[in-house]
Amino acid sequence: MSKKIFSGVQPTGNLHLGNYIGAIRNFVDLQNEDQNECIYCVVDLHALTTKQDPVALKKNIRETTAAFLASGLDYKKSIIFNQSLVKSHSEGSWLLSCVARMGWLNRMTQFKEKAGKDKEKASVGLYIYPVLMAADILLYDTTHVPVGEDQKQHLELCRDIAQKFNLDFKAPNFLRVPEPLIKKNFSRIMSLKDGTKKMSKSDPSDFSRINLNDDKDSIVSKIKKAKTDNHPLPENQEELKKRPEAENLFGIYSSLNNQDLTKTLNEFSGRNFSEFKNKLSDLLIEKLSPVSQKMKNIQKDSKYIDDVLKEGAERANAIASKKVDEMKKIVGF
Ligand code: AQP
Repeated sequence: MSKKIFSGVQPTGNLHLGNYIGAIRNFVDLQNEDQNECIYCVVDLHALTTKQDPVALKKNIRETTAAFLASGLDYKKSIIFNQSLVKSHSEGSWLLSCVARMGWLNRMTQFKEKAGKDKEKASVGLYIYPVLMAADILLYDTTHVPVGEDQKQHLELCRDIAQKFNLDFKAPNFLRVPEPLIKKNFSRIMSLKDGTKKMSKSDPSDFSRINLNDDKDSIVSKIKKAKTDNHPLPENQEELKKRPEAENLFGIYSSLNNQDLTKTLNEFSGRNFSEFKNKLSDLLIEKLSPVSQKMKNIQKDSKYIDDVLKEGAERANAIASKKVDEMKKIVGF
């Protein structure tokens, strides 16, 4: 069955291995499946929900686009654009924010995590982030959304908003209720410094993550310093589950090698970490160096990147503006 796919990445800098394995690499696989229509968005409006430096933001929009292209996204096959170029996202988001309920948003765990203790000081944008995300998805009649485990709750909210809009305005099936596409294995890459914390762009320590633009020496030294324990490598999955750092590194190795965890366990169980870490560094360099090299080359040509985004935005706008016009009619404008 052909799928309509929408997904996005925030241009908040420090794109890392988690973004690559958990998102971008899947985007490429979905694009290359026959008949899928894919829309991939650099969600720059979302990025504004936390403080951004305007100069860095512009650079990061281009860098994220370069990462998409370098990883194998093809702007002729998929629609690739940045969100702020298509005004319907903001407009649709307003219409939907009048449908979404405070009680629903109050339950969103990501807001609680990101706002931290001082939620009075969090931006209103951060609070209504999931409504903008719902608009992104619903404007394109998306059928499937590839999301990390962390975004599942936001997608459920998007489904609730779609259903309530259809019900409130007696417009059955007008907004299409999308399904999540969640990769079962290795959908969450953890910090190299703490196997219980997600690898994240905003972690103050660069040693917590492998960045997509890290050179070979950085990869080797980050893996060498990655937190481990003093025992030999685990023999089986039960043991692995109790050792989060080992589980994470094994997960990264298996995922990059496209093999299941059992094969990695058979390959390395009983050996010591340093031997495994050498192999893991080699594999990371083999898989990521071509991507980071291509990213560097693409980033030399800002005009090319801007043209890709502009062309994508025109194609996206043709779909989204029509949908938002229909929404406006339905609500009575
Ligand atoms: N550690 C991760 N493992 C697997 N997938 C991940 N993603 C992010 N971190 C991991 C997936 O990458 C996509 C884009 O994420 P995003 O940039 O839009 O926002 P995010 O999830 O907030 O990314 P970060 O790195 O965690 O940023 P900060 O530090 O700002 O919070 C999403 O599909 C996400 O699931």
